[in-house]
Amino acid sequence: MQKTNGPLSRRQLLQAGAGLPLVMAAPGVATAASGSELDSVPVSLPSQAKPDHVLNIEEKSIAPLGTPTKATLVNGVLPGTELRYREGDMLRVLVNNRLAVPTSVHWHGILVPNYMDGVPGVTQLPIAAGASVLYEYPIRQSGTYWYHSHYGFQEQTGLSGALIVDATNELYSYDHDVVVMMSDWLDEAPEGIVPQIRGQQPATAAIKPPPGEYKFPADKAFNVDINYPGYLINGHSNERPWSLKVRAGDRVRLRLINSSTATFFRVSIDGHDLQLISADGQYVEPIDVDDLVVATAERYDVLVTIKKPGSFTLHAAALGTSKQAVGVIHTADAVPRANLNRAEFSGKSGGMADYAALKALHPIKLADGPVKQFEIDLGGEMMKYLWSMQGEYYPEIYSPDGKATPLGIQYGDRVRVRLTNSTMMFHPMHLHGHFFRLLRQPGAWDDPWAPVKDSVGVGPKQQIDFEFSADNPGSWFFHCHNLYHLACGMARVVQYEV
Ligand SMILES: [Cu+2]
Repeated sequence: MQKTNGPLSRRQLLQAGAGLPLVMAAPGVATAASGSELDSVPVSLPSQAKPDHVLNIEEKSIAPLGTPTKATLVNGVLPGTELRYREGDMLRVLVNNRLAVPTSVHWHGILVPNYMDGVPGVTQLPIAAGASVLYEYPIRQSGTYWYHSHYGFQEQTGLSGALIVDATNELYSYDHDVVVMMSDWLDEAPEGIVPQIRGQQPATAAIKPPPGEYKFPADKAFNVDINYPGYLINGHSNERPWSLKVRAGDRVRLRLINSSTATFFRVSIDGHDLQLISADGQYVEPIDVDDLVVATAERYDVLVTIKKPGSFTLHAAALGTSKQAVGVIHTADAVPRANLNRAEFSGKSGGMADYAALKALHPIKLADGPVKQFEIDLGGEMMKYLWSMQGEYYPEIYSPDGKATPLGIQYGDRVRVRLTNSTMMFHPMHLHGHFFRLLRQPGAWDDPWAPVKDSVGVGPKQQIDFEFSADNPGSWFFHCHNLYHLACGMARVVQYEV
Protein backbone atom coordinates (compact mmCIF):
# COMPACT_ATOMS: atom_id res chain seq x y z
CA MET A 1 0.00 0.00 0.00
CA GLN A 2 2.95 2.29 -0.37
CA LYS A 3 2.05 5.29 -2.40
CA THR A 4 3.47 8.72 -2.97
CA ASN A 5 0.98 11.47 -2.34
CA GLY A 6 0.65 13.85 -5.22
CA PRO A 7 -0.71 16.99 -3.54
CA LEU A 8 2.10 17.32 -0.99
CA SER A 9 5.01 19.48 -2.03
CA ARG A 10 8.57 18.28 -1.72
CA ARG A 11 9.06 20.75 1.12
CA GLN A 12 6.04 19.38 3.01
CA LEU A 13 7.33 15.87 2.51
CA LEU A 14 10.68 16.77 3.90
CA GLN A 15 9.18 18.56 6.89
CA ALA A 16 6.66 15.85 7.63
CA GLY A 17 8.60 12.71 7.20
CA ALA A 18 12.22 13.46 6.38
CA GLY A 19 11.80 12.39 2.81
CA LEU A 20 9.74 9.28 3.53
CA PRO A 21 6.81 8.48 1.26
CA LEU A 22 3.52 9.34 2.92
CA VAL A 23 0.02 7.91 2.91
CA MET A 24 -3.01 9.98 3.80
CA ALA A 25 -4.79 8.57 6.85
CA ALA A 26 -7.60 11.09 7.15
CA PRO A 27 -8.08 14.52 5.63
CA GLY A 28 -5.35 16.71 6.98
CA VAL A 29 -3.45 13.97 8.77
CA ALA A 30 -0.50 12.37 7.12
CA THR A 31 1.26 9.31 8.46
CA ALA A 32 4.57 7.96 7.42
CA ALA A 33 4.19 4.84 5.35
CA SER A 34 4.39 1.77 7.54
CA GLY A 35 7.15 -0.53 6.62
CA SER A 36 8.94 -3.21 8.55
CA GLU A 37 11.94 -0.99 9.15
CA LEU A 38 9.96 2.17 9.91
CA ASP A 39 7.96 3.30 12.92
CA SER A 40 4.68 4.99 12.16
CA VAL A 41 4.98 8.73 12.81
CA PRO A 42 1.61 10.58 12.66
CA VAL A 43 1.96 14.18 11.57
CA SER A 44 -0.78 16.81 11.43
CA LEU A 45 -0.87 19.10 8.44
CA PRO A 46 -2.61 22.42 8.63
CA SER A 47 -6.05 22.25 7.05
CA GLN A 48 -9.01 24.46 6.25
CA ALA A 49 -11.61 24.46 9.03
CA LYS A 50 -14.50 22.07 8.55
CA PRO A 51 -17.74 23.65 7.36
CA ASP A 52 -20.64 23.84 9.84
CA HIS A 53 -23.13 23.48 7.03
CA VAL A 54 -23.08 22.21 3.49
CA LEU A 55 -25.54 23.76 1.05
CA ASN A 56 -25.97 21.56 -2.00
CA ILE A 57 -27.58 23.65 -4.70
CA GLU A 58 -29.61 21.43 -6.99
CA GLU A 59 -32.19 21.67 -9.70
CA LYS A 60 -35.36 19.74 -8.94
CA SER A 61 -38.92 19.74 -10.23
CA ILE A 62 -41.38 20.54 -7.46
CA ALA A 63 -45.06 21.47 -7.43
CA PRO A 64 -45.84 23.61 -4.36
CA LEU A 65 -48.97 24.94 -6.10
CA GLY A 66 -49.79 21.74 -7.99
CA THR A 67 -47.99 22.46 -11.27
CA PRO A 68 -44.55 20.87 -11.62
CA THR A 69 -41.96 23.66 -11.91
CA LYS A 70 -38.22 23.70 -12.28
CA ALA A 71 -36.79 24.82 -8.95
CA THR A 72 -33.34 25.75 -7.66
CA LEU A 73 -33.21 24.25 -4.21
CA VAL A 74 -30.84 24.14 -1.26
CA ASN A 75 -30.40 20.56 -0.03
CA GLY A 76 -33.58 19.60 -1.88
CA VAL A 77 -35.91 21.62 0.34
CA LEU A 78 -38.02 24.77 0.05
CA PRO A 79 -37.15 27.07 1.72
CA GLY A 80 -33.48 26.16 2.02
CA THR A 81 -31.95 24.71 5.18
CA GLU A 82 -32.30 27.07 8.14
CA LEU A 83 -28.89 28.15 9.41
CA ARG A 84 -28.58 29.01 13.06
CA TYR A 85 -25.59 30.61 14.73
CA ARG A 86 -24.69 32.39 17.92
CA GLU A 87 -23.40 35.95 17.99
CA GLY A 88 -19.59 35.80 17.89
CA ASP A 89 -19.46 32.49 16.01
CA MET A 90 -17.44 31.97 12.89
CA LEU A 91 -19.75 31.04 10.03
CA ARG A 92 -18.39 28.36 7.74
CA VAL A 93 -20.73 27.28 4.98
CA LEU A 94 -19.67 25.15 2.05
CA VAL A 95 -21.72 25.80 -1.09
CA ASN A 96 -21.65 23.01 -3.65
CA ASN A 97 -23.04 24.09 -6.99
CA ARG A 98 -24.66 20.97 -8.43
CA LEU A 99 -26.52 22.99 -11.07
CA ALA A 100 -25.67 23.18 -14.76
CA VAL A 101 -25.35 26.98 -14.43
CA PRO A 102 -23.44 29.31 -12.09
CA THR A 103 -24.75 30.43 -8.71
CA SER A 104 -23.73 32.53 -5.68
CA VAL A 105 -24.99 33.06 -2.14
CA HIS A 106 -25.55 36.46 -0.53
CA TRP A 107 -25.97 36.81 3.25
CA HIS A 108 -28.69 39.42 3.54
CA GLY A 109 -28.14 41.94 6.33
CA ILE A 110 -24.90 40.40 7.56
CA LEU A 111 -21.89 42.69 8.02
CA VAL A 112 -19.53 40.48 6.06
CA PRO A 113 -16.09 41.36 4.75
CA ASN A 114 -16.67 42.57 1.19
CA TYR A 115 -15.35 39.49 -0.62
CA MET A 116 -17.81 37.24 1.28
CA ASP A 117 -20.89 39.19 0.09
CA GLY A 118 -21.78 36.88 -2.76
CA VAL A 119 -22.65 39.31 -5.54
CA PRO A 120 -21.36 38.04 -8.89
CA GLY A 121 -19.55 40.73 -10.81
CA VAL A 122 -19.27 42.97 -7.75
CA THR A 123 -17.60 40.95 -5.01
CA GLN A 124 -16.95 37.50 -6.44
CA LEU A 125 -16.97 35.45 -9.59
CA PRO A 126 -20.08 33.34 -9.93
CA ILE A 127 -19.64 29.83 -8.52
CA ALA A 128 -19.30 27.83 -11.72
CA ALA A 129 -21.41 24.75 -12.41
CA GLY A 130 -19.91 21.85 -10.52
CA ALA A 131 -17.73 24.06 -8.33
CA SER A 132 -17.59 24.66 -4.56
CA VAL A 133 -16.94 27.73 -2.45
CA LEU A 134 -16.44 27.99 1.31
CA TYR A 135 -17.95 31.13 2.80
CA GLU A 136 -16.25 31.93 6.08
CA TYR A 137 -16.58 35.02 8.26
CA PRO A 138 -17.13 36.06 11.87
CA ILE A 139 -20.68 36.96 12.93
CA ARG A 140 -20.69 40.22 14.86
CA GLN A 141 -24.44 40.74 15.21
CA SER A 142 -27.61 38.90 16.21
CA GLY A 143 -31.13 38.69 14.86
CA THR A 144 -33.17 37.51 11.91
CA TYR A 145 -31.45 37.42 8.52
CA TRP A 146 -31.59 35.29 5.41
CA TYR A 147 -29.49 34.10 2.53
CA HIS A 148 -30.36 33.94 -1.13
CA SER A 149 -28.86 33.56 -4.56
CA HIS A 150 -27.72 36.74 -6.24
CA TYR A 151 -27.41 35.06 -9.62
CA GLY A 152 -30.09 35.31 -12.31
CA PHE A 153 -33.59 34.48 -11.10
CA GLN A 154 -32.61 31.67 -8.71
CA GLU A 155 -34.06 33.56 -5.77
CA GLN A 156 -37.49 33.22 -7.42
CA THR A 157 -37.08 29.51 -8.04
CA GLY A 158 -36.27 28.63 -4.44
CA LEU A 159 -32.68 29.45 -3.56
CA SER A 160 -33.16 31.12 -0.18
CA GLY A 161 -33.25 30.24 3.49
CA ALA A 162 -33.27 31.75 6.96
CA LEU A 163 -30.08 32.71 8.78
CA ILE A 164 -30.78 33.23 12.47
CA VAL A 165 -28.20 34.51 14.93
CA ASP A 166 -28.97 34.07 18.63
CA ALA A 167 -27.94 36.97 20.84
CA THR A 168 -25.38 36.43 23.59
CA ASN A 169 -27.81 38.12 25.98
CA GLU A 170 -31.32 37.52 24.74
CA LEU A 171 -33.76 40.21 25.92
CA TYR A 172 -36.91 38.16 25.76
CA SER A 173 -38.06 34.74 26.81
CA TYR A 174 -40.54 32.66 24.87
CA ASP A 175 -41.73 29.08 24.43
CA HIS A 176 -41.30 28.85 20.66
CA ASP A 177 -38.86 30.51 18.28
CA VAL A 178 -40.11 30.04 14.76
CA VAL A 179 -39.19 31.29 11.30
CA VAL A 180 -42.04 32.33 8.99
CA MET A 181 -40.67 32.74 5.47
CA MET A 182 -43.16 34.25 3.07
CA SER A 183 -42.59 33.91 -0.65
CA ASP A 184 -44.19 34.21 -4.05
CA TRP A 185 -44.14 31.28 -6.45
CA LEU A 186 -44.34 31.13 -10.24
CA ASP A 187 -45.47 28.13 -12.23
CA GLU A 188 -43.26 29.19 -15.13
CA ALA A 189 -39.70 30.26 -15.85
CA PRO A 190 -39.04 33.72 -14.34
CA GLU A 191 -36.72 34.67 -17.22
CA GLY A 192 -39.83 35.14 -19.39
CA ILE A 193 -41.60 37.66 -17.15
CA VAL A 194 -39.87 40.88 -18.26
CA PRO A 195 -40.10 40.07 -22.00
CA GLN A 196 -43.80 39.30 -21.48
CA ILE A 197 -44.45 42.57 -19.66
CA ARG A 198 -42.62 44.39 -22.44
CA GLY A 199 -44.76 42.67 -25.05
CA GLN A 200 -41.79 40.89 -26.60
CA GLN A 201 -43.16 37.44 -25.74
CA PRO A 202 -46.71 36.06 -25.65
CA ALA A 203 -48.32 36.80 -22.32
CA THR A 204 -49.11 34.10 -19.77
CA ALA A 205 -51.54 34.45 -16.86
CA ALA A 206 -48.63 35.69 -14.73
CA ILE A 207 -48.71 39.14 -16.26
CA LYS A 208 -52.46 39.72 -16.36
CA PRO A 209 -53.21 42.51 -13.92
CA PRO A 210 -54.49 40.87 -10.74
CA PRO A 211 -57.61 42.24 -9.07
CA GLY A 212 -55.92 44.44 -6.50
CA GLU A 213 -58.05 43.94 -3.45
CA TYR A 214 -55.48 44.03 -0.68
CA LYS A 215 -54.51 47.64 -0.32
CA PHE A 216 -51.71 49.30 1.52
CA PRO A 217 -52.92 50.68 4.90
CA ALA A 218 -54.74 54.02 4.64
CA ASP A 219 -56.35 52.42 1.61
CA LYS A 220 -53.57 53.30 -0.75
CA ALA A 221 -53.51 51.35 -3.98
CA PHE A 222 -50.62 48.95 -4.34
CA ASN A 223 -49.48 48.27 -7.89
CA VAL A 224 -47.93 44.95 -8.78
CA ASP A 225 -46.28 43.73 -11.98
CA ILE A 226 -46.88 40.02 -11.59
CA ASN A 227 -50.05 38.05 -11.06
CA TYR A 228 -48.57 35.15 -9.10
CA PRO A 229 -50.49 31.88 -9.11
CA GLY A 230 -49.90 31.68 -5.36
CA TYR A 231 -47.91 32.51 -2.26
CA LEU A 232 -46.18 30.27 0.24
CA ILE A 233 -45.38 30.20 3.94
CA ASN A 234 -42.28 28.14 4.74
CA GLY A 235 -42.72 26.51 1.33
CA HIS A 236 -46.32 25.46 2.00
CA SER A 237 -49.33 26.44 -0.06
CA ASN A 238 -52.78 27.02 1.38
CA GLU A 239 -53.78 23.49 0.37
CA ARG A 240 -51.34 22.03 2.90
CA PRO A 241 -50.73 25.00 5.18
CA TRP A 242 -47.72 25.31 7.40
CA SER A 243 -48.75 24.79 11.02
CA LEU A 244 -47.34 25.18 14.50
CA LYS A 245 -48.51 23.32 17.59
CA VAL A 246 -48.55 25.33 20.84
CA ARG A 247 -50.21 25.34 24.27
CA ALA A 248 -52.67 27.95 25.44
CA GLY A 249 -50.69 30.67 27.20
CA ASP A 250 -47.49 30.00 25.25
CA ARG A 251 -45.46 32.92 24.06
CA VAL A 252 -44.30 32.54 20.49
CA ARG A 253 -41.54 34.48 18.76
CA LEU A 254 -42.27 34.60 15.04
CA ARG A 255 -39.44 35.71 12.79
CA LEU A 256 -41.24 37.07 9.74
CA ILE A 257 -39.00 37.06 6.68
CA ASN A 258 -40.25 38.40 3.36
CA SER A 259 -38.23 36.21 1.00
CA SER A 260 -40.46 36.98 -1.97
CA THR A 261 -39.04 38.49 -5.11
CA ALA A 262 -41.80 41.02 -5.83
CA THR A 263 -44.42 40.95 -3.06
CA PHE A 264 -45.22 43.00 0.05
CA PHE A 265 -47.20 41.06 2.66
CA ARG A 266 -49.64 42.37 5.23
CA VAL A 267 -49.61 39.96 8.16
CA SER A 268 -52.06 39.30 10.98
CA ILE A 269 -53.14 36.45 13.24
CA ASP A 270 -56.82 35.85 13.91
CA GLY A 271 -57.83 36.97 17.39
CA HIS A 272 -54.35 38.07 18.46
CA ASP A 273 -52.34 41.21 18.42
CA LEU A 274 -48.68 41.22 17.69
CA GLN A 275 -45.88 42.77 19.66
CA LEU A 276 -43.30 43.96 17.18
CA ILE A 277 -39.87 43.71 18.83
CA SER A 278 -37.33 43.85 16.04
CA ALA A 279 -36.86 45.16 12.51
CA ASP A 280 -34.24 43.75 10.12
CA GLY A 281 -32.62 41.87 13.00
CA GLN A 282 -32.28 44.86 15.36
CA TYR A 283 -34.44 45.37 18.43
CA VAL A 284 -36.82 48.28 18.46
CA GLU A 285 -38.95 49.70 21.26
CA PRO A 286 -41.77 47.12 21.40
CA ILE A 287 -45.03 48.23 19.74
CA ASP A 288 -48.39 46.47 19.80
CA VAL A 289 -49.98 46.25 16.38
CA ASP A 290 -52.94 44.46 14.87
CA ASP A 291 -51.10 43.74 11.65
CA LEU A 292 -47.91 44.74 9.91
CA VAL A 293 -46.66 45.25 6.39
CA VAL A 294 -43.43 43.51 5.48
CA ALA A 295 -41.67 44.81 2.36
CA THR A 296 -39.67 42.46 0.17
CA ALA A 297 -36.44 41.47 1.98
CA GLU A 298 -37.49 43.03 5.30
CA ARG A 299 -37.72 41.05 8.52
CA TYR A 300 -39.80 41.75 11.60
CA ASP A 301 -39.87 39.69 14.78
CA VAL A 302 -43.12 39.61 16.71
CA LEU A 303 -44.14 38.09 20.03
CA VAL A 304 -47.60 36.56 20.29
CA THR A 305 -49.18 35.11 23.42
CA ILE A 306 -51.70 32.41 22.55
CA LYS A 307 -54.82 33.48 24.38
CA LYS A 308 -56.84 30.28 24.58
CA PRO A 309 -57.13 26.75 23.14
CA GLY A 310 -58.04 26.71 19.47
CA SER A 311 -56.84 27.06 15.90
CA PHE A 312 -55.69 30.50 14.74
CA THR A 313 -54.81 31.46 11.19
CA LEU A 314 -51.81 33.56 10.27
CA HIS A 315 -52.70 35.61 7.20
CA ALA A 316 -50.07 36.98 4.84
CA ALA A 317 -52.05 39.01 2.31
CA ALA A 318 -50.17 39.80 -0.91
CA LEU A 319 -50.73 43.54 -1.38
CA GLY A 320 -52.16 44.56 -4.72
CA THR A 321 -53.76 41.15 -5.25
CA SER A 322 -56.75 39.30 -3.87
CA LYS A 323 -54.61 36.39 -2.67
CA GLN A 324 -53.06 35.48 0.64
CA ALA A 325 -50.84 32.79 2.09
CA VAL A 326 -52.03 31.25 5.34
CA GLY A 327 -50.49 29.29 8.17
CA VAL A 328 -52.10 27.81 11.27
CA ILE A 329 -51.12 28.07 14.93
CA HIS A 330 -53.11 25.65 17.05
CA THR A 331 -53.25 24.00 20.44
CA ALA A 332 -52.91 20.20 20.68
CA ASP A 333 -56.61 19.71 21.39
CA ALA A 334 -57.73 21.73 18.35
CA VAL A 335 -57.82 20.53 14.77
CA PRO A 336 -55.58 22.83 12.71
CA ARG A 337 -58.01 24.55 10.38
CA ALA A 338 -57.00 27.35 8.03
CA ASN A 339 -59.36 30.27 7.74
CA LEU A 340 -59.25 30.99 4.02
CA ASN A 341 -61.68 33.88 4.23
CA ARG A 342 -60.45 37.23 3.06
CA ALA A 343 -58.12 38.70 5.67
CA GLU A 344 -59.65 41.79 7.26
CA PHE A 345 -57.40 44.51 8.54
CA SER A 346 -59.06 47.13 10.64
CA GLY A 347 -56.72 48.10 13.45
CA LYS A 348 -53.28 49.55 13.85
CA SER A 349 -50.80 48.59 11.20
CA GLY A 350 -47.04 48.59 11.78
CA GLY A 351 -43.77 47.68 10.12
CA MET A 352 -43.35 49.19 6.69
CA ALA A 353 -46.83 50.75 7.04
CA ASP A 354 -45.54 53.06 9.77
CA TYR A 355 -41.79 53.55 9.79
CA ALA A 356 -42.28 56.67 11.92
CA ALA A 357 -43.47 54.44 14.77
CA LEU A 358 -40.27 52.36 14.80
CA LYS A 359 -37.96 53.54 17.53
CA ALA A 360 -34.48 52.22 18.25
CA LEU A 361 -34.15 50.53 21.64
CA HIS A 362 -31.19 52.76 22.53
CA PRO A 363 -30.20 56.11 21.07
CA ILE A 364 -27.73 55.65 18.26
CA LYS A 365 -25.10 58.11 17.18
CA LEU A 366 -22.90 57.42 14.20
CA ALA A 367 -19.21 58.14 14.38
CA ASP A 368 -18.40 61.70 13.39
CA GLY A 369 -17.02 62.08 9.92
CA PRO A 370 -17.27 64.16 6.79
CA VAL A 371 -20.86 64.16 5.57
CA LYS A 372 -21.32 62.84 2.07
CA GLN A 373 -24.80 63.28 0.68
CA PHE A 374 -26.51 61.59 -2.25
CA GLU A 375 -29.89 62.44 -3.69
CA ILE A 376 -31.14 59.51 -5.69
CA ASP A 377 -34.20 59.43 -7.84
CA LEU A 378 -35.89 56.04 -8.07
CA GLY A 379 -37.26 56.30 -11.55
CA GLY A 380 -38.57 54.35 -14.43
CA GLU A 381 -40.89 54.05 -17.34
CA MET A 382 -43.77 51.74 -16.58
CA MET A 383 -44.79 51.31 -20.21
CA LYS A 384 -41.33 50.22 -21.30
CA TYR A 385 -40.76 48.41 -17.99
CA LEU A 386 -37.52 50.20 -17.19
CA TRP A 387 -36.32 50.91 -13.64
CA SER A 388 -33.46 53.23 -12.86
CA MET A 389 -31.53 54.93 -10.07
CA GLN A 390 -30.70 58.56 -10.83
CA GLY A 391 -31.59 57.90 -14.47
CA GLU A 392 -28.95 55.21 -14.93
CA TYR A 393 -29.29 51.48 -15.43
CA TYR A 394 -26.92 48.99 -13.83
CA PRO A 395 -25.78 46.33 -16.32
CA GLU A 396 -28.23 43.49 -15.75
CA ILE A 397 -29.96 41.03 -18.03
CA TYR A 398 -32.80 43.39 -19.13
CA SER A 399 -31.24 46.83 -18.62
CA PRO A 400 -31.04 49.01 -21.72
CA ASP A 401 -27.50 50.36 -21.72
CA GLY A 402 -25.65 49.16 -18.68
CA LYS A 403 -23.82 52.18 -17.41
CA ALA A 404 -24.18 53.04 -13.77
CA THR A 405 -21.73 55.37 -12.08
CA PRO A 406 -20.58 54.04 -8.70
CA LEU A 407 -21.49 56.11 -5.65
CA GLY A 408 -18.03 57.04 -4.39
CA ILE A 409 -17.47 57.28 -0.65
CA GLN A 410 -14.44 57.19 1.59
CA TYR A 411 -13.69 55.24 4.74
CA GLY A 412 -14.93 57.28 7.70
CA ASP A 413 -17.57 59.22 5.78
CA ARG A 414 -20.97 59.73 7.26
CA VAL A 415 -23.06 58.91 4.22
CA ARG A 416 -26.50 60.42 3.87
CA VAL A 417 -28.85 59.16 1.22
CA ARG A 418 -32.13 60.71 0.17
CA LEU A 419 -34.27 58.44 -1.98
CA THR A 420 -37.12 60.01 -3.92
CA ASN A 421 -39.47 57.63 -5.62
CA SER A 422 -40.90 59.29 -8.72
CA THR A 423 -42.71 56.13 -9.89
CA MET A 424 -46.06 54.60 -9.05
CA MET A 425 -44.49 51.38 -7.76
CA PHE A 426 -43.08 50.46 -4.36
CA HIS A 427 -39.33 49.84 -4.37
CA PRO A 428 -37.80 47.76 -1.55
CA MET A 429 -34.27 49.17 -1.45
CA HIS A 430 -31.42 47.21 0.16
CA LEU A 431 -27.88 48.27 0.99
CA HIS A 432 -25.29 45.52 1.36
CA GLY A 433 -22.63 45.38 4.08
CA HIS A 434 -23.97 48.11 6.38
CA PHE A 435 -26.79 48.97 8.69
CA PHE A 436 -28.33 52.38 8.17
CA ARG A 437 -30.32 54.67 10.40
CA LEU A 438 -33.69 55.01 8.75
CA LEU A 439 -34.98 58.48 9.56
CA ARG A 440 -38.49 58.48 10.92
CA GLN A 441 -39.14 61.82 9.22
CA PRO A 442 -37.23 63.09 6.18
CA GLY A 443 -34.54 65.53 7.25
CA ALA A 444 -34.56 64.47 10.92
CA TRP A 445 -30.81 63.72 10.89
CA ASP A 446 -30.45 64.57 14.59
CA ASP A 447 -33.09 62.10 15.79
CA PRO A 448 -31.08 59.57 17.83
CA TRP A 449 -34.00 57.16 17.95
CA ALA A 450 -34.09 56.37 14.23
CA PRO A 451 -34.31 52.57 13.83
CA VAL A 452 -31.43 50.68 12.28
CA LYS A 453 -32.21 48.68 9.15
CA ASP A 454 -30.74 47.24 5.97
CA SER A 455 -33.86 47.27 3.75
CA VAL A 456 -36.54 49.90 3.28
CA GLY A 457 -39.74 49.96 1.24
CA VAL A 458 -40.13 53.26 -0.59
CA GLY A 459 -43.70 53.99 -1.64
CA PRO A 460 -44.86 55.85 -4.75
CA LYS A 461 -43.88 59.53 -4.60
CA GLN A 462 -42.37 58.97 -1.17
CA GLN A 463 -39.08 60.38 0.08
CA ILE A 464 -36.88 58.38 2.46
CA ASP A 465 -33.68 59.49 4.19
CA PHE A 466 -31.08 57.22 5.73
CA GLU A 467 -27.51 57.48 6.87
CA PHE A 468 -24.68 55.08 7.58
CA SER A 469 -21.05 55.08 8.64
CA ALA A 470 -18.59 54.14 5.93
CA ASP A 471 -16.84 51.53 8.06
CA ASN A 472 -16.74 48.42 5.85
CA PRO A 473 -14.51 49.04 2.82
CA GLY A 474 -15.19 47.49 -0.52
CA SER A 475 -17.73 47.69 -3.31
CA TRP A 476 -21.27 47.13 -2.14
CA PHE A 477 -24.44 46.53 -4.05
CA PHE A 478 -27.29 48.96 -3.37
CA HIS A 479 -30.42 47.94 -5.25
CA CYS A 480 -34.12 47.42 -5.51
CA HIS A 481 -34.95 44.00 -4.07
CA ASN A 482 -37.81 43.52 -6.50
CA LEU A 483 -35.98 40.96 -8.62
CA TYR A 484 -37.65 42.14 -11.82
CA HIS A 485 -36.80 45.79 -11.19
CA LEU A 486 -33.23 44.73 -10.43
CA ALA A 487 -33.09 42.70 -13.65
CA CYS A 488 -33.94 45.92 -15.52
CA GLY A 489 -31.07 47.81 -13.94
CA MET A 490 -32.33 49.31 -10.69
CA ALA A 491 -29.01 49.10 -8.84
CA ARG A 492 -25.83 50.96 -8.05
CA VAL A 493 -22.54 50.09 -6.45
CA VAL A 494 -21.44 52.04 -3.38
CA GLN A 495 -17.70 52.12 -3.77
CA TYR A 496 -15.03 53.00 -1.22
CA GLU A 497 -12.40 55.10 -2.94
CA VAL A 498 -8.87 55.95 -1.86
CU1 LIG B 1 -38.17 48.45 -7.51
